[in-house]
Amino acid sequence: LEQIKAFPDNFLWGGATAANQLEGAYLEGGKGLTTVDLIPIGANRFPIALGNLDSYEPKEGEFYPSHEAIDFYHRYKEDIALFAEMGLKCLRLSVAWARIFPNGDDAEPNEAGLQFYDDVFDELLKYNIQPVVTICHFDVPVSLVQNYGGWKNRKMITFFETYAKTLFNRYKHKVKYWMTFNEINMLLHLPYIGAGVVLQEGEDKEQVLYQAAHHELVASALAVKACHEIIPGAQIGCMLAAGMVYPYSSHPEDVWKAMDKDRESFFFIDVQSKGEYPGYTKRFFRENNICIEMQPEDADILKQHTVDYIGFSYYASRCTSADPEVLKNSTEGNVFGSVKNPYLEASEWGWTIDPKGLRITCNQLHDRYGKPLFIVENGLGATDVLLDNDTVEDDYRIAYLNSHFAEMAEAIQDGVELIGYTSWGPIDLVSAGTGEMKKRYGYIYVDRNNDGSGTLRRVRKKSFHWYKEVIASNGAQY
Ligand code: P53
Repeated sequence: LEQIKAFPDNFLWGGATAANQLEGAYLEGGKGLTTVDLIPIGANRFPIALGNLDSYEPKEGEFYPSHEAIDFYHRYKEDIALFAEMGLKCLRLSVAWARIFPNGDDAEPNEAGLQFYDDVFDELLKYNIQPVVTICHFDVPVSLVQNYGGWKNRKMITFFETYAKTLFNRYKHKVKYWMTFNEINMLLHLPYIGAGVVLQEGEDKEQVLYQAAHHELVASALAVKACHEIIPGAQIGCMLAAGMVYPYSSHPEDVWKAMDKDRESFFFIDVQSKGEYPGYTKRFFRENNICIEMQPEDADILKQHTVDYIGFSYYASRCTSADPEVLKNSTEGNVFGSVKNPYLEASEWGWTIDPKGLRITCNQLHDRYGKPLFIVENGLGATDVLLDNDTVEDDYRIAYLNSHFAEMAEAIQDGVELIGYTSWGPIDLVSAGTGEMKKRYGYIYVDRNNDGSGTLRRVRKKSFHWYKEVIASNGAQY
């Protein structure tokens, strides 16, 4: 039997990043403060991420990892040269909204910010690396939060639309792959990180979050519309934090609960991809007295401008049960919360390792939406040790990725149309969840520690050479 060649010739192997987790230079080039610039590492991080912000300025005595991050802002040429050496076909990166509109509602965009991304895109294209751009990855200009309440406010739709159109017009000859909101479903779990939502006392949390979600969904559809009008041939997608929720047992109550949990996330993508609110969400609103304010034109906007592809992150599967006793055995490691799956191991940070789950998720999304998929995040956050001979022997990372690539190949043979794969953090960067540098994903080690010490020197890990071979052979080496 002939070996089936799984990966199509134009498969986009790459890496994925986000502005706030690697750029640093948080006030340079006219940039305004963004939401993440107010999220410190340490005990206060999680409460703020959840929506309990109490100051619109950085505080004395706190350390904010986004302020310098890994200094990509000044080192992008060196970093992109390393990406090119690995043979990356694409790089997923996000634009920091506050570099383009420092206050979010400025009359004119900030030229220095626009020029920075022109320079970065030019550098990528010089090596034939396609930029894949997330318009908003966990960062909203702080002044939009302070003065308008972030995505609680309908005015955000217009600010976002203006911002997105500015990007499309400026970069229409350089960027062909776009995404609107990173992990849009994370809005329900990390409201401040996800959507610049600060929760006030007495507010009905679900009412507020679903209203914010509606605003993002309309804004996303308007960005799709503008992208199609301004850049012929471009593709614009949504971005789901994916990973199936498994039922703990075959008890129908467990199976139903797992399905229900999955739908909390699918709600967003159902709207972005199918163009209307699903029946299960309408029922949820009815039964929980949630009343979303919509404008008459919204339904039509959502219906007309659905996404071209489904982007998603996949790190882990989850598991749930309808039995309160079983639920007690939950892992804390992931913001989603999950019953411990007895069949699976977890990472040092408690994230379940489930390669087969990637095949399942690919098939599930393919069956549900019938659109091309793009795996835009996946990887293993682990502690690395820099050895004396200036390398990192990260065989655990290679093993993780290898097993996921094998399942990705299976999914393609199952008939799933995959545009590409970008592993999270091809170069070590700041963890979104914990703010640590210690939780590393990269093929390239960055000499920087949790407290900000270190030389910022870049070092190729063992996985660097491995990934290079995977790409060169278009997946044949996995
Ligand atoms: P970190 C939680 C669960 C799944 C994905 O996460 C998540 C999060 C937030 O922590 O976020 C995505 O850095 C996100 C990236 C993030 C990456 O996963 O906490 O899009 O910004 O860095 C990995 O290990």
